[in-house]
Amino acid sequence: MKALDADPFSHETLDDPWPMHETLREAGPVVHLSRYDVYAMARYAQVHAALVDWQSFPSAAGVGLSNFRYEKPWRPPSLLLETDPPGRDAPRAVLSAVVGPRALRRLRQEWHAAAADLVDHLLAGTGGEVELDAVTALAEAFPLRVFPDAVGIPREGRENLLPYGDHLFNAFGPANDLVRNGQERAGELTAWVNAQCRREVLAPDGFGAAIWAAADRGDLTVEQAPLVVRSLLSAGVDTTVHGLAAVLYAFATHPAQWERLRHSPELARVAFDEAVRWQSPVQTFFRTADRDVLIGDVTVPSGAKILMFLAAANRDPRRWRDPARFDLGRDPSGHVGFGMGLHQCVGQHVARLEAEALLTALAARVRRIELAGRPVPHHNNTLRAWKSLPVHLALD
Ligand code: OVV
Repeated sequence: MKALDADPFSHETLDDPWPMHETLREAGPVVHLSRYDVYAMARYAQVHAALVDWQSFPSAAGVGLSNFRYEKPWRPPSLLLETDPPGRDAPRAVLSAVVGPRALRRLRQEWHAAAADLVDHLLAGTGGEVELDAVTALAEAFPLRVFPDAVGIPREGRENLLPYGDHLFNAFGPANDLVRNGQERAGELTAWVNAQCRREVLAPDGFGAAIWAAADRGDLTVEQAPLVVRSLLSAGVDTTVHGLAAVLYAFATHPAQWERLRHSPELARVAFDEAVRWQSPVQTFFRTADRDVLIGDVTVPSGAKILMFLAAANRDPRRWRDPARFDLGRDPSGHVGFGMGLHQCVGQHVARLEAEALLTALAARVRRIELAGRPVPHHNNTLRAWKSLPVHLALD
């Protein structure tokens, strides 16, 4: 087995992760990252197999670098993310129903109208041409308009959602400068998020209240309910923001694909999944080996942390033809951008509905979308994130 000195969490890598992913994929089915004494998988076949094999690669020791067997987690572990069956089954079943396709049907019209309204306001009085920052004006603005309302949290303090998520996703990585900088506000942000999970503050018709209703039915305990709400607020904001940023970046750099979406707006969901494959807004998660596991000719020792490169698997040429191309003509299903297996993203239908609404609204009004300046990545230990994406829009 190869040992590599690559640093997935350096600023250089976060700025442009793709060359390192290729190095890791080509180094073998599993490699050792000496800097952190962890193993890494970057090929689709191994990443997929490991994600599905939750018995060998459980999550309860944490899905970050820190091993909960030896280190105290910085916040009480998530009942969804950082647990295994059987304890995870009830929270997962409840949340799947609360944000599943059936529950989302009542939001579809409303979210499409909200997206149309947002886009109309951005374009109003601009005389056919407009420049804007697609991160703040679209990728952040749209989820922040619809998602906190859908959960049912109060308006006050919503500006804390993105910084909380940013720190949370940094905290899955090593204690580098990104984590240290976030620690300053972590206590205050955590206290605010926790306060939004209480039954009294949640609107009666939102996802949050539906989770509490599950506790009333006995499907969850009253101790579990606020932590399940916390998962929505933790995993549901930055992920969708950067997923939307990814698909907007994709279209701004692939004019022929935008033409295609304009012609066939029913491709909006495929486009979003293809962007999730192509950019992998969540780049990595760790697992922990529960026993000595043989992979190829390498034994990953019991207790070892293994870094799963979802982003590298999503561009593995062994699985995808011309993987670095953003292409609405391909079938992106099977990508591991939402994970795979038991822990596969429970909120993926929410993300797809947000993307469908926003892309449909844009496709109806915008003839051309192109970069109007240099896209600026936002460095995060887990997320492929964007600080700014200056775009030029030409209207119909
Ligand atoms: C998938 C994910 C990311 C971050 C936080 C959580 C889940 C959570 O359940 O808190």
